[in-house]
Amino acid sequence: MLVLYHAPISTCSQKVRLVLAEKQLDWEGKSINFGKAEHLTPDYLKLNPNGVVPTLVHDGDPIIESSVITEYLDEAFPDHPVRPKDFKALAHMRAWRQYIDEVPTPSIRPISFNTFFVPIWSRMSEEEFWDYTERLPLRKHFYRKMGRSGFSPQEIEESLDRLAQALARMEDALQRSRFLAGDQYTLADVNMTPTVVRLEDCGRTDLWDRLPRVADWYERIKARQNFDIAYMPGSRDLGAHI
Ligand SMILES: N[C@@H](CCC(=O)N[C@@H](CS)C(=O)NCC(=O)O)C(=O)O
Repeated sequence: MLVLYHAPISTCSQKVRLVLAEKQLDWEGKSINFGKAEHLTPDYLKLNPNGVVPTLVHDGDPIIESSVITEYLDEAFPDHPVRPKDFKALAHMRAWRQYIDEVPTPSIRPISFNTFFVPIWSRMSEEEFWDYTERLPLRKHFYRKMGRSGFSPQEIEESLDRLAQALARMEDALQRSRFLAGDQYTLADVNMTPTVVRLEDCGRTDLWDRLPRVADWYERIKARQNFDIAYMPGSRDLGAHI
C-alpha cells in the first residue's frame, strides 16, 4: 500500500508522481494545502519532520526526500526500471541527479516562490509572517531573509543564469545520448523535468530557444505516458492551491 502526501503544484511531488506513473504503481494521494499550512500540523510533522512535501508512506513506514523516494520506489518495485543496471551508468545517473538537486532545483525557487508563495505571504501581516516562519523546521531563516515580498529582480536574474547553465549542460549531454544519462529514461530525466515545466509555466521557454536538443528532449518528455498522469489537474496552475 503506497500513500503519497503531496501537492499538485509541488515540483518535488511531481518527481515522485512521474516515477509512480512510469512504474505503473497504484497509490493513494493525500493532498497537502500550503495555504492552510497543512504541511506544518503535528500529525504531518510526525511523518516528515522537515515540514515539506512529498512524503511516501509504504505499508505504514514514511519515506521522505523526493530523490530518496524515487530511488526507493525503483528498488522496491523493479518492474519498469528508471535506473540503469550497469554500475558505471548508474554512477553517471546519480552524478546528474546530484547536480540537478544542487543547482537547477534550488535555482527554480526564486521565480517559483515569487509566483506562488508571495501571494500567500502578502495576505499576512508582518507579525503573522514572523509567526508562520517560526513554525518552519527547514527554512525559517531562509524565508525571513527573503521577506514577505519575495526575491529581488537581481536574485531572479542570478537564478535564471544558473538555470541557463544547467540547460546548456543538458544540450551538451543530449548530443551524445537520447536522455540525460544515456539512452534510457532515468531518474536524471525525472529530476530535471519539473524544473523545465516550471520554467515553461513562468513563461521562460526563451531559455532553450537556441538549444534544439533540449527542446526536443522536452517534447519527448511531455509525450511520455507518465507525464499527463503525473501532471494531474492543478499541477501547472500556480494560483489554484493557495
Ligand atoms: N529536499 C526535499 C525538498 C522538499 C520541498 O522543498 N518541498 C516543497 C514543495 S516542492 C515544500 O514542501 N515547501 C514548503 C515550504 O517550504 O514551506 C525533497 O526533495 O523532498
